[in-house]
Amino acid sequence: SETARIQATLIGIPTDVGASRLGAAMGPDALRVAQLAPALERLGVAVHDLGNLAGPPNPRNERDTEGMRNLAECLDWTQLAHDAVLQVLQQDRLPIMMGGDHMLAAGSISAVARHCRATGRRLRVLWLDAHSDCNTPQSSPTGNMHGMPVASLCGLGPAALAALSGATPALPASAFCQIGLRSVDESEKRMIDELGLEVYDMRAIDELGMREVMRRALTGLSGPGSSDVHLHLSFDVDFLDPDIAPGTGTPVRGGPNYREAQLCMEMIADTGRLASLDIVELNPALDVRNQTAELVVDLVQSLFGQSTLMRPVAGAVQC
Ligand code: HAR
Ligand code: MN
Ligand code: MN
Ligand code: MN
Repeated sequence: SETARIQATLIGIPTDVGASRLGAAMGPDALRVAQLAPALERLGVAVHDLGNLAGPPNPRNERDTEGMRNLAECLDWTQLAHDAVLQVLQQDRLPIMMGGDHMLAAGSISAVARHCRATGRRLRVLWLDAHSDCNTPQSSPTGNMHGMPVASLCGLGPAALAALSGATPALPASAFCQIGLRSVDESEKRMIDELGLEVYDMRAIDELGMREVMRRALTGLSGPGSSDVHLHLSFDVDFLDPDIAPGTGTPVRGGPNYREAQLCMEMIADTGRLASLDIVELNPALDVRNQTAELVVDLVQSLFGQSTLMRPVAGAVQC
């Protein structure tokens, strides 16, 4: 093809210190067993697997006096993630983070924000999730850090975590777009309002359809004047309906089905702006025959341009 081959780097980030349930630490290997790298290679993507980052084990601490569980370990893991992701971006490669719980996104997206600042690019973060993950240590009902990365990236919570990108906040709240929400704490509802987060919850998907939701979410990401956009996708596996994706720690019923999820990924692919990807909250201990990892690989193929036909279908939306 005329376009340069995408060079992707897989980074295994085997952590579950941000979650209550153990098991997300096995996510990277489940994705390898499901043949993530060969699936991307078949689409013409050049893939290098860096292996797994080595961070602290899960001490299963109780909540500390500030309201967090395992803060020290989370700081270590997010710093490791930040450093690894930044290095890959500086090589002009596309990092794919294989988590691990969603707390790691505070590290990966900090690196992406730092890189965008250094290279004068505009950052857009699509957050596919059943949850909003915008709790602070004070507002969190659980103290689990995987419920806090969005707040942290917006400059709230522990200063050391919020400052990972070299600036606080790492990015403006307006850079986020959240899709698929259906389990939002009362405190998070207020936070979404205060931050002014762009959110398409399941009701929006039901009423508008996935196509219109994605058209809105991807506005400004294709066509003239959009070549300076860095699109980061933070894909929490619990975005998907648990009927098709049982292998995750905090499943919530009523999520996107297989076809809606495929359309979502295909429309992101059509923008051509995807430049970094988190795959998080995959929990093989809760899965059945690795079906969730296999589904994720299938969806990631769509994300990297797998389509039924040579050209986009007539009548497909131009964002
Ligand atoms: N909102 C709840 C909390 O803060 C649950 C957070 C969730 N789990 C995730 N994140 N998988 O998306 O504890
Ligand atoms: Mn670059
Ligand atoms: Mn999440
Ligand atoms: Mn979630």
